[in-house]
Amino acid sequence: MNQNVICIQDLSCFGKCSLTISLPVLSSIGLSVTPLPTALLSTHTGGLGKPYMLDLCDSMHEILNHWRELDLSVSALYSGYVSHAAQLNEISHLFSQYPDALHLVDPVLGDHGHLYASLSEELIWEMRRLCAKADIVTPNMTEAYALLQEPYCEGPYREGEIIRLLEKLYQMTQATILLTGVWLNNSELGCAIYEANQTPQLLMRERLPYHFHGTGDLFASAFLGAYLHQKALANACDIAMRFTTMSMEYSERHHADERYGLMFEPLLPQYISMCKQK
Ligand code: PXL
Repeated sequence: MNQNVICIQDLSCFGKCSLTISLPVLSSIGLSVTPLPTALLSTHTGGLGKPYMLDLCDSMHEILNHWRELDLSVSALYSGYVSHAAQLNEISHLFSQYPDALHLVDPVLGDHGHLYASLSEELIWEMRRLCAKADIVTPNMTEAYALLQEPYCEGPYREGEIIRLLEKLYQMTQATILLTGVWLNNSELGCAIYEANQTPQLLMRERLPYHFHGTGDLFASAFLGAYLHQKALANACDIAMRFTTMSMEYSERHHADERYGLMFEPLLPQYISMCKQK
């Protein structure tokens, strides 16, 4: 069987994010994706009006009970947006069930200095605990400050501040940290990597003057796909950044509404070839 990845995220029907990104991206490079939906929403919560939202806490519990009977083989567990703190316990339990699988936690809590509405203090607290069970954590700057219980600081950032955040996040989680949305000056934006016993790395690219919903989800999914495709960590990160940037440029060229999310699908062939390149 292909490598199986359990993706634990919401299904937002309209406005690409979470499962409507991770499913096509990971499937495109031949991985088998098993979705574990945390919530069902009519749209994401980022500017499309008040979404219908069904929290799937109880369903997750029943789905996991059934899966336990099947003894599924799992290569990676990837968690993103959750709608209720109790879901983080279920996810943590699931992580323990598959100690040899890769555990990627994208601690989806907010962006641009604001935490998403409807996320409780308890949820943020439980997210810290889940991050401590991860192998790789992918916070953006807003999430990094929230996880560390520090007030948000606006960029540009000094390199020393980025290293400080990476070290504190590592101390808290003992996980590899991919910190996104890092910028030291107005022309560049990128990702900082912290791995145990390695010098931290900064991967920067040109900063684009526009924004699209779901870029964090696209980055994390594309990173995971490349990484499971045997790319080294920094290379997988670079592929994810290139694919995200290309998708933003393509969406902007096609006048996409930023709330509808990225038009990444036409660029999947390029993503596949980046993953396949030696
Ligand atoms: O892209 C992050 C995200 C995921 N899922 C839902 C969201 C958001 C961000 O707003 O609302 C439901």
